[in-house]
Amino acid sequence: MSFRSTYPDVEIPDTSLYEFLFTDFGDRADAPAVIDGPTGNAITFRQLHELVDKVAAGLAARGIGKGDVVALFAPNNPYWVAAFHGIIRANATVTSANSLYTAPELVHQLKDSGARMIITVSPFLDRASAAAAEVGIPDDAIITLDPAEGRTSLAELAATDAAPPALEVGAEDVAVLPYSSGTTGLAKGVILTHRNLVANLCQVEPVFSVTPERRLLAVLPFFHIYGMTVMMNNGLYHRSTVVTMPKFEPQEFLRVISEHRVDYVYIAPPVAVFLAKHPIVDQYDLSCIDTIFSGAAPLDAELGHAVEKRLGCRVLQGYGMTELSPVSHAHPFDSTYDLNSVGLAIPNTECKLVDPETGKEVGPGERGELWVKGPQVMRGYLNNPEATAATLDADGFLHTGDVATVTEDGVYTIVDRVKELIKYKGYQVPPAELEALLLTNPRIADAAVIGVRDEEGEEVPKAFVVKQPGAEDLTEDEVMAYVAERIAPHKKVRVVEFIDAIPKSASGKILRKDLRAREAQK
Ligand code: AYL
Repeated sequence: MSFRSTYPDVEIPDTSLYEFLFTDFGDRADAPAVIDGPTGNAITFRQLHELVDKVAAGLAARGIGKGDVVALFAPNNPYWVAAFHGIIRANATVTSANSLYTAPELVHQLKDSGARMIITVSPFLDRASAAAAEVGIPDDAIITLDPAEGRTSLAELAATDAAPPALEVGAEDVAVLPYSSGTTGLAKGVILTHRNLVANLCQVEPVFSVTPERRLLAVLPFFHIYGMTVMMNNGLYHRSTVVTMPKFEPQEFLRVISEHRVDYVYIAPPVAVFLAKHPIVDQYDLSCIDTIFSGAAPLDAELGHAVEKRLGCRVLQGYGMTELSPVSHAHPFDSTYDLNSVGLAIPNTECKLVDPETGKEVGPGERGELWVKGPQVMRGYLNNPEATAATLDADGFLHTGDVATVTEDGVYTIVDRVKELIKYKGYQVPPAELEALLLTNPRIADAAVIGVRDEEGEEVPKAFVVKQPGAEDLTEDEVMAYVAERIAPHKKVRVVEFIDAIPKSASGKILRKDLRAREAQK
């Protein structure tokens, strides 16, 4: 038994992402495509298109072409968009890296993706250069979006009379390699083709209702697939205006919304907490907000309603995964579904719910692991056939690792997670990575990490640690500091418990279930 989307199928054109987005802009050619929130500097559709072509020409002149991977390691701003589409237009592949990454974390992604070039910003040069040196990317293959002493800037790269190279990529070629740990293990390159990205834009079209006069806020990062597809490419596709912010900063967030009269605000649940509760929210005129879209982690319905009431706007929720380009489920634009739910399966999407214990498919009202099939499903993980085989089955269903229920009317609710992954403020935290890091500490004999809820109901990483003999004086703070010094801030261990032994299966796998049960008893 599988459930088809209740929407009629949409047609997905057989085209590259560039051809799909950069067509005739009509009367929107001189309208702002992207506005830099902090400065108000705008770039029109015509200017963006010209810049994208020039960047592509500049990249081609430096030998970048089909099959090459270019890393984009920068915060949101209009030039991120130009660099992204310039790389794609040069027939190459973008691997987008988390701005918070430390140099060693960046090394993992550069090495694994085989990146030949890095496009970054001057404040990130320390980390970018250190990582580049480690993987053998030459200094002159580091480009900055802004001008930086002794570096080639994007403007310089684009300062060419040359025409962009011939378009050699089509729907089946690899467009992007964002990184995700999926259901288990370390961060892996998610192979998303031009078709995957184009398909997801077509699939959400009847659901999200984005129109040219809309102003979309992109404070969530473009390096993550939510920002990349739902904000950046969706905005470009519908010729609306995307307002970028390099990071979330409470006052600036409210100022940018108010000043640029943003009407579609995309958030992850922690921002809803801020909007519902923080006193400074009342100091800004936010009457421009029409809809707030939440995704990337579970939204509490009561919290969502508190935001609706306070701001006089609508709150909707979407669900998906990097491996799904990313959307598979969402509340239709004009709907009033229960906010605990994630709405309907989007067009062209087929789902199954499967009991993780028995492997049997279940029907409406019963809990099962959500399996998803559709044109948005990734091709697989880069360099990792085992992980691909464990996630994508022979029938083309992607096993999400999330547990859901569905009603007779096709409304889905995510009720649990059976995979290892922890979500901290919507960011991925792979437990396997933290465990490996903890084990590099000579005072730690063994470790396991799971997600627990803090006082505010937010999911945070908790480490169970076995002390090495002779390290009886090891403290919780010491363990937390050890991790914090070596890893991006969102991956910090925030709770530590010392334990005599980590529960493991006969084959040596950590029994996270047992640790979760231990937590539940507290
Ligand atoms: P990744 N409710 C509960 N869990 C969620 C939700 C949700 N609405 N959205 C995502 N998750 C969890 O790759 C879930 O465990 O992509 C899922 O497997 O960083 C995991 O996050 C995937 O994490 C949309 C549609 C944003 C998708 C997304 C981005 C998904 C984040 C907005 O409308």
